[in-house]
Amino acid sequence: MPGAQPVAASAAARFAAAVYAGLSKPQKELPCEYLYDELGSALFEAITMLPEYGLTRADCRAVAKLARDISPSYARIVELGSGSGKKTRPILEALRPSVYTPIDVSPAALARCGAELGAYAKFQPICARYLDGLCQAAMRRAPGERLLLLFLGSTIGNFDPSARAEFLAQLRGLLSPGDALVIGFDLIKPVRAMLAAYDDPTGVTAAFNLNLLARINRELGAAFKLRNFQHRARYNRAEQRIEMHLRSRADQSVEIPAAGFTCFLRRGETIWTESSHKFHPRQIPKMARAAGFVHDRMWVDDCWPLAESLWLA
Ligand code: AVJ
Repeated sequence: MPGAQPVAASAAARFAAAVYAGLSKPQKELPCEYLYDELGSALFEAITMLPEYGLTRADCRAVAKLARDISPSYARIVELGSGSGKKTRPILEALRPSVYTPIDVSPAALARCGAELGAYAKFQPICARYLDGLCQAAMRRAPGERLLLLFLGSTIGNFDPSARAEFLAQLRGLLSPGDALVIGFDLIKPVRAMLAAYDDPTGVTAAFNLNLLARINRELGAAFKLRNFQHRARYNRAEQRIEMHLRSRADQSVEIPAAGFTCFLRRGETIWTESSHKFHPRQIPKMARAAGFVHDRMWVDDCWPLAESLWLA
């Protein structure tokens, strides 16, 4: 780790390296974590208000239910990917932890989260990637203090199965007996409903997806012409996931100076930007067990199938 380097420079270098690696594959791809710059995060907030995107509203309802049921014995609540923090409030109100630690790579997201939730507990944000941040948060606690980790809203759906299993086992490895994890899974529903949620007629999700190319233009000096690309969402039944792609409308080449290469695309070729896995309820206890947790219980929304589940370390 180049510790002396300014954070901004190493973040840009990592972005450039990820873009180069992803666009050099036979099926071009870009990591979905880069969808969330300032504009991307605002567009995601707009997605959560779309009538077709029931996920966030379902998550809020499931979280409100679980907040009433979980015992208030956790002194520390740590949350991966704080977002705006809005849906976490019922948990803090019900469980009254002494410390709340959101972990996010975006300082802006942490600031918004502080404005929303700073009053409910001692606010100790950590600006880091998930595992680094959790490692720091776990080190800060006093002996015997129990930690409740939140990973809400099916962000885990963005991981592919092998990365998911590894990540969940790593989370377990950073927790101690007595700690717990609340983790959300969006459930399989009729394909029509799943597709509409990722390809809304107002085009907000298309803008969210296209903004990834705009971000590469802004931050890496690239020359993507956004009008030369088309948002595509498809359901991959075998892999149980919605895939978002950006489809090239023409044969084209795009220079990406900061990544030191030129990207060639054929007409019809796609850049795969996100996977959002969907789950059967019965898969959830299996994933818990495989990662070394004990599955305790889950709260499923009646209106939009989504489960928040409680796993004990
Ligand atoms: C924030 C990862 C849960 O996969 O549904 C929304 C992101 N992408 N619309 C999801 C997203 C397109 C979202 N998660």
